Amino acid sequence: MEIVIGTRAWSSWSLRPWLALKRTGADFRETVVELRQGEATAQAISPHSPSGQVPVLKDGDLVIWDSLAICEYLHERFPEAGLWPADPVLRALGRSAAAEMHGGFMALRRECAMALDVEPSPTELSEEVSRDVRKIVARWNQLLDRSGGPFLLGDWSIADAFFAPVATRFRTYAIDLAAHGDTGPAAAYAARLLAMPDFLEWERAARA
Ligand SMILES: N[C@@H](CCC(=O)N[C@@H](CS)C(=O)NCC(=O)O)C(=O)O
Repeated sequence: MEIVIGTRAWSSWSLRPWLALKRTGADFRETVVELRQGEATAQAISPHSPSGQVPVLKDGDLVIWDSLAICEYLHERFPEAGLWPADPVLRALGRSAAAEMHGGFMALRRECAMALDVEPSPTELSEEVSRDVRKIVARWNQLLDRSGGPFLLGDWSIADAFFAPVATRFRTYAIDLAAHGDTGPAAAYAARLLAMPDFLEWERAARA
């Protein structure tokens, strides 16, 4: 298998399926495309991706060109990896949260891009970003309460892969979760995501 990813410091959409792929334990090779190089980026992506975007997963002749679709494929291809929980209720809640992240939280995504290459510093947040942060804190608390933690659905799952880039944004922009409804569990969960060995491997490579 091959995964085509964008510049590690910035490509939050690449980080998510890469974490899921690591979790499967499968052998894979990586191709990294430099983002933000204008036409050169488009030309580098085009032989790999029908959508003109990364990430892309290649498995034999099969090409999958969307982060959430890649994660779902990996779940089906490696059922023993437990990328989603066995419990259908938790699985449905986790899929809702991953889909919500995939299609939403636009203000946070627009105004607080993932940037693993910059030192954390506080930023003034717009009302729209604050609203997204409050919603994420509430979602994390809802799922952690329901599953009992330590990850959103109990064991680590695709839902956690989807929120890992959010944890980096909270750190990079020094966002105070207590000011957005957290009584502790959301901040602890964000720290847990950032201490995962697979995430640390990605971060080291992003900063190399
Ligand atoms: N919905 C897609 C979004 C992928 C996406 O936006 N990828 C960005 C990089 S993170 C991209 O390829 N941009 C092309 C470019 O910068 O030219 C997914 O979830 O995989």
